[in-house]
Amino acid sequence: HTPQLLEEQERLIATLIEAHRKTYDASYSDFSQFRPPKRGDGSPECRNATNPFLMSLLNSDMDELPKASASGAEAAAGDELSMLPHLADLVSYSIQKVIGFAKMIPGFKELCTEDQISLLKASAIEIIILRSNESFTMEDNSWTCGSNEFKYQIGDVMQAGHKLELLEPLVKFQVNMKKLDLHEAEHVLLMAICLFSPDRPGVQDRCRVEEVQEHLTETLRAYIACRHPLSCKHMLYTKMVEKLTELRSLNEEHSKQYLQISQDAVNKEDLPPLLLEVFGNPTA
Ligand code: H97
Repeated sequence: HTPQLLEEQERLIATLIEAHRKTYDASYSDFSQFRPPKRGDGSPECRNATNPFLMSLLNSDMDELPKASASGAEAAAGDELSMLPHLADLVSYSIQKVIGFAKMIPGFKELCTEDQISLLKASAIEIIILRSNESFTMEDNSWTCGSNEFKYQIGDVMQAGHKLELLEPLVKFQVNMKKLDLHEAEHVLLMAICLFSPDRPGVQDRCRVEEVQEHLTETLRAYIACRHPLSCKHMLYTKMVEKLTELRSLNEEHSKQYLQISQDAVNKEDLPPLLLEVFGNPTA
C-alpha cells in the first residue's frame, strides 16, 4: 500500500529544505576568504611532492607528462600539503554550516549539549561529503565551486595529504550519489538521518536520537512512495540507506588519514581550531 505524506511530514520537509538553503550558499562567494589554494603543477620547483607527475596528470586535461618535468631530479620548494590550508579552511567553514543546519532540525536542540556534540563530531565529515554532492559534477569528476581556482580534483585533495587509493572510493561515492538524482527533499532528509544516528560514540540518550531518526526515515519512505516517479523509486530507499553504510567506511578512512596529516603538518596553524576540536588534536 502507499503511505500518505502527513501534513506534519510535509512541514518537516519544508523546514529541512529551508535549513539547508540557509546554510548552503550555492554561489560559493565565501570561498575567497579561505587561505588561497596552492597547487603544485609537477614542475621542477614542486618536485618535493610524493607524486608530482601523477598529480599533474590528475590536475589537468593533459594526458602526457610535461616535457620540462620529464627530466632532472632537482628538488626545490616544499610542495607537500600545499592544499592543506585551503581545504582545511573549506572543511572548517563547512562544519560551521553543518552546525547551523543541525540546529534547525526539529529535535536537535532538545538534546543535551553533550549529545549534540557527540552527533556532530561523528557525522560532520559524512554530512560534508553528502552536501558536497551539490558541487560535484560528473563532467570531469570534480567539485566545481565557481571559478577554476575553486574547482577541486583528486590531485588537489592528494596535495592536502590524502592518499589516492582512498580518494577513489570518495569519487565513486559522489558519482553514485549523483546517479541517484535525489530530489532536494530526499537530499536534506538523508543528511538529517545521517546526523541522528543513535550508534555514534558517546551518545547518552540513544532512545531520543533513535526516535527522531525513525521519524525522519518514515518521512523519507513516505516521500519516495508518493512523490518520486514510479520508474525511479524502485529500491531508492534501500540505495539511500546503503549510502549511509558507505559513508561510515569513508569516515573511518578519513579519521586515520586525518590523524596522519595532523601529525605530518609542520605548520600547526594549517589546521583551524574548530577542525582540531571536531576531528581531534593529536598534539593536545
Ligand atoms: C561543501 F585534508 O561543504 C561545500 F586535512 O560543495 C561545497 F584538509 O583531512 C564544496 F583536515 O578520506 C565542498 F579534515 C566540497 F580537513 C567537498 C570536497 C572537495 C564542501 C574537496 C575535498 C573534500 C571534499 C569532501 C571531503 C574531502 C573536502 C576531503 C575532506 C578533508 C580533509 C582534511 C581535514 C584535510 C577529503 C576526504 C578524505 C576521505 C577520502 C574521505
